[in-house]
Amino acid sequence: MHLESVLKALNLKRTTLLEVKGVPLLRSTAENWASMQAFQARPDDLLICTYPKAGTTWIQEIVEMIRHRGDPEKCASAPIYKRIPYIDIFPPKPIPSGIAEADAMPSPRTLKSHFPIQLLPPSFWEKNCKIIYVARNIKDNAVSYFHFHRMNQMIPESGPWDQFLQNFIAGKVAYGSWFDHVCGWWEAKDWCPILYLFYEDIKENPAQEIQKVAQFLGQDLPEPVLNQIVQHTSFESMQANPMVNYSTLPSFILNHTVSPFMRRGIVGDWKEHFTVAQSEQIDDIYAQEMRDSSLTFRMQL
Ligand code: PPS
Repeated sequence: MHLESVLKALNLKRTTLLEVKGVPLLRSTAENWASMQAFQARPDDLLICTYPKAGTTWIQEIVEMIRHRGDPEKCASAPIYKRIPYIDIFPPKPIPSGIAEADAMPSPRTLKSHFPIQLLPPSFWEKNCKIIYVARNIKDNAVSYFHFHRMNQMIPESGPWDQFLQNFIAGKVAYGSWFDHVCGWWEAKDWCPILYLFYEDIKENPAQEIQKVAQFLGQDLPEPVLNQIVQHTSFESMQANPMVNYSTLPSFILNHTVSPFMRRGIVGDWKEHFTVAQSEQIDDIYAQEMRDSSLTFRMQL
């Protein structure tokens, strides 16, 4: 049976959240926690980890282009979610879990996860895997996550913007507190091989940040290859590319007419959404939560 018919027959519905160690996760992830924690990383795995909507797909395609020496044809072999398994997810059978897809993949693998550091399967630490983390400023991250809740028919309803924002600030969304996430991974970079990047930096100077990724992966990028990667991974190119824009999934999963996956792709879009009061509220909480951290973000370029 065609995948779309299988999915339709499953009559998929928006899921609820279930906590693991105090962090809300998609219910199916929490219910499969033993398998999740038993996941076997390999020493040459590269893990891409982010808080949801921080620029995951963008860095995924950058890594793919680096690995394929700037050859867009090789990156067009399959949608990004097939080339880089999202290990956290457990869709209903017969759709394979992220773990099953990763297990079936030859090395070297690139894998995707949104786990906060304390929930990462221990095998990634045991195998000393390289990790690329991308962080995005809290206001744009919240706005992007809000619209994703509207368009993704598998995750809880967003509710109105203010209600979503209050849930987001309280960490009552899948993967929990943005503060815990970005700070936890920031501290970890001092003791394990993590390249910590910022969405805002990639937007401002993609060539420089792509070079950092290449260096981290032990690759040298000649200028024409670098230019090709910058062009291929620009927002406009990715927005038009079905292999990365998630248009290959049926609309009863991701409904792009509600809000496209590749929505705005800018720094500072939060200004179109936040009231002055909401912005001040988040500034106050931010100052308090981040007071002991050396981590800083740019809310505009
Ligand atoms: S997910 O579902 O967590 O994997 O989503 P993720 O890919 O992390 O985040 C989607 C947001 O990233 C934006 N995006 C980009 N911005 C700039 N340049 C490029 N190339 C790019 N690719 C994806 C995407 O538009 C979403 O952000 P918003 O603010 O909603 O537009």
